[in-house]
Amino acid sequence: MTNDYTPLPEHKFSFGLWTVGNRGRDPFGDAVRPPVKPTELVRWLGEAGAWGVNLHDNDLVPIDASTADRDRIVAEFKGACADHGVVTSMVSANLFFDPVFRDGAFTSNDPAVRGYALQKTLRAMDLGGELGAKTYVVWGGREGTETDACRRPDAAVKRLRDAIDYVCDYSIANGYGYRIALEAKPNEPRGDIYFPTTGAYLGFITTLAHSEMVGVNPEVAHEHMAGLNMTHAVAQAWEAGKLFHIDLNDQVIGRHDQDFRFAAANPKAAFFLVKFLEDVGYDNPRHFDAHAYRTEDDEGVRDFARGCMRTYLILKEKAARWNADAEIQGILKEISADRPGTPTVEKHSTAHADALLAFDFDRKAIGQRRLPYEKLDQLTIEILLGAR
Ligand code: DIG
Ligand code: MN
Ligand code: MN
Repeated sequence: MTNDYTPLPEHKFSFGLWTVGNRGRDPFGDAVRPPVKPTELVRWLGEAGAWGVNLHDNDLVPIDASTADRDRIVAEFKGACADHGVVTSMVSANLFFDPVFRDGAFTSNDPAVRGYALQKTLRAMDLGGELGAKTYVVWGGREGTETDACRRPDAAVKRLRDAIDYVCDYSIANGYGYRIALEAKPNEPRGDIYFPTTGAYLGFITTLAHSEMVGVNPEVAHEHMAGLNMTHAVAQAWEAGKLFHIDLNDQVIGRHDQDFRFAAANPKAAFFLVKFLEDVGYDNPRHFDAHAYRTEDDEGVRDFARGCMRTYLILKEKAARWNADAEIQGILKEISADRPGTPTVEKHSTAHADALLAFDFDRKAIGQRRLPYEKLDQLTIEILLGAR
């Protein structure tokens, strides 16, 4: 096993401009770090070994920028990405910061807000097309309520479907080749956000006109905020062919959205997530949607970014060690041994059903099979703690 945890382009590690550009503002405190130009953030990311950079439209282009300023800013950014070997892997539109979106964007009761949100989205798609992005993320941070008196929730579902169908048609009409990734979150900044979990979006996607173009962007912190197991959500998305993107960070359950450095809160959960992604050969971007502690200075922000990637690679090595561990593999073989001659679940046929119904299961004997999960989990812990 090597212990070279140097990030390489093949790892497809990416960061949003808003992550390494986070200035430490929170609901109870002002910014603590000076603003950093996007071109400088790209240099930081290139030097740290990141493969990609992501952005919301207004992370790069101010909302009221003139066309001339916009074009100049975009040209400078493209130059910085070329100079530092960083690709633009994902784009999105900020449909949550400006007051116009205070009651949502696509699900707003105001048709003018819905129209403006869609215009802003199309322009962000155009920007991403210029930058070569192939993933477009939709995070409906304001699509929600504090009181359900404001609209019927099924009206919100219909409005979001109309918007996503339009976005897909626009991508097709312009040949952008986008894969649209929907990102769930249960609450914050709204009291409740529609489509609170990745599972909710997986159900929604089946109702879309271009469901083949739409997948999910699960985020660790958001599934944890809902008290859920991120790896289970990711596995369901993967199994459905819908894991188009992923937001890696960390989160203590029951807290506000902490967007901690990857694996900073629960390294065991992070291990099983990394193991799953590596076991299945996940090859889409590994995006760290996180930010440094408010206590950090600029060098601390770079520590944060390096730490996200380094920890992923350490856990990747631990996963390889786990897969190569003879005792672990022996237990896995034992607990999933076949039962020759015993009918089990397979494709239905009348003959199979008749044989299954006629079979005499020895329920007590079946219930005696050993399940040494304490041993299996202890071996896992010992690998994680470096004792194995
Ligand atoms: C927050 O978790 C959201 C927004 O930052 C962004 O739209 C999306 C993409 O990572 N994540
Ligand atoms: Mn988050
Ligand atoms: Mn996110």
